[in-house]
Amino acid sequence: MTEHDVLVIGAGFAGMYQLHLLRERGFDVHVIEAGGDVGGTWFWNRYPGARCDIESVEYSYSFDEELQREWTWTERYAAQPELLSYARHVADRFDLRKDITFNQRVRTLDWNERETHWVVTTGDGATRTARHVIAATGCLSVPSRPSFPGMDEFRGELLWTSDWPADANLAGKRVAVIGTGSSGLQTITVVARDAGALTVFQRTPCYAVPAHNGPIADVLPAIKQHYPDLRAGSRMAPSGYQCGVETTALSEITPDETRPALDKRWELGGLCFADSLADVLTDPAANARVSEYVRTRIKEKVADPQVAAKLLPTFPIAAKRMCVDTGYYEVYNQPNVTLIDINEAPIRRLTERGILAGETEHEFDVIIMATGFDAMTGALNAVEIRNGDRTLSEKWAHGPRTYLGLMSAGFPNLFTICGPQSPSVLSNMITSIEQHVEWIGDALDHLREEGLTRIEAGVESEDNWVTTTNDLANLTLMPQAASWYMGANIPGKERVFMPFVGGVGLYRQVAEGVAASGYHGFELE
Ligand code: NA7
Repeated sequence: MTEHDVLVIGAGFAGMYQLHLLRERGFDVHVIEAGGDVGGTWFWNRYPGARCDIESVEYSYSFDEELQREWTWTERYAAQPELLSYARHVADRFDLRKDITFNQRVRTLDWNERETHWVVTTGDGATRTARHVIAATGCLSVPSRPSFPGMDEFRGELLWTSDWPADANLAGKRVAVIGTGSSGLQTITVVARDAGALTVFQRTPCYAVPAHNGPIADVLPAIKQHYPDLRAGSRMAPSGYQCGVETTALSEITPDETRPALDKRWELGGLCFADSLADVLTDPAANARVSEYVRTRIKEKVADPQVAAKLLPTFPIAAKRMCVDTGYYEVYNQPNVTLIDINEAPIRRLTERGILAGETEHEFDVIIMATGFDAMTGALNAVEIRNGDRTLSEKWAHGPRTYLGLMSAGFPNLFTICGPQSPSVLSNMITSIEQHVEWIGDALDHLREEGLTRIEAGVESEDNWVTTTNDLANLTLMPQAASWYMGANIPGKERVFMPFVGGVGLYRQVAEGVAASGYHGFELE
């Protein structure tokens, strides 16, 4: 049986850096990855228009000064092929692949208390042991695959944005897209150009802010010159990235000042639109003003008022993940695009020829599912994680329970990178990933230096952290929307707000304080 100090699950941006960091520090590390190469999210999500909506100069590793100077991003928001090339470049540069097993899924983790190690089995039946396991399994990596009646009957092509085939060809075809989150919006915007006819099935309209994407060759040299300062600021920023606009509380400006303040942010574009409004998620009146502003902007873009009306979201803005668009709303002005609100005409079933919605059968050559993910807990629950007669998924049946989003009591020596109850999904994932990877690396160093072999979250500290994350979330409007943050997109999933809303900078300070105090709240043996 192969034995490791550390086994990492997943070779996305989290697993890649964790491998590199621990290997540099002399640990024997191995990574198991389900995909055929590195890249995680950007390996799988290859649908047309797939693009990151955090700016590329921020959505990239900061741990190596030479790496960040040598890599040249071409656009403000990198598209999937460029992000995947970057991941591959990093893998080559640090020779990562030699310690990664590809095309293999971890099926079970069994804790052996006597030996103080995890027994890890993979899909091929092989078994390894590792003193520590680090789940770098991603927050949006297990697709949600709703099962509509008649799915097997459809004679055309059924495609999933999260598992896009390389040979898909939509030119001139009759295409349906189900889902209008970030993946749906990006797909719709690009597919509308080629499809003969595109029909969008929308359950909940989103709030999308313009990306104002474009080449960045002219500004990149200046950014690179002060890269370390930029990164230092981002590490302490609430969202793990910085905005080119000051943070303003709407409650502190007059109604006359509101429109210019929002116009300025709209022109800037991207997620900073709301992230730079300090009270948008805590003050219902401020939120209502911003929500109404965006609805007005949407109406301005869509020619047919009846279509525009369907596109107007009613939940508090930013309570669900906002979208960043490049010409999304304008798509509905094209003669080949139709919008169907499935609240008015529910999808009853798929048929041989297409989709029966309400009383009408719509015929399609291709149906694209952009229906999202079993977020935050999906990938962890997909592995049978067992300590004696307890499994993690049973423990988390009524919502995840962690200390700092890093460990769960009863499951020693098992870390999660960007787990539930960490700020991860509310932030620039790369900033959060780097912080977790480094924190875990320091914790393992500490254990080694002290001659210790076991670390586990204390029950009381976990209870307190769960309470803290819930209390903080309840100070905001976020739990008011039926979002994937709440598990609301998965039928039967417990509705619990999963991310830590306190921000990356605050979280970092707490986590660093815990480490500095000798890992307060963790039990070390
Ligand atoms: P999202 O944001 O969860 O979007 C999924 C979309 O699919 C959303 O509009 C859903 O409507 C819709 N959906 C899900 N299930 C159904 C069913 N059964 N019927 C009809 N419509 C459905 O996932 P994305 O992949 O777009 O984005 C995920 C994250 O990636 C994004 O937030 C960014 O962080 C990057 P709903 O809103 O649930 O009513």
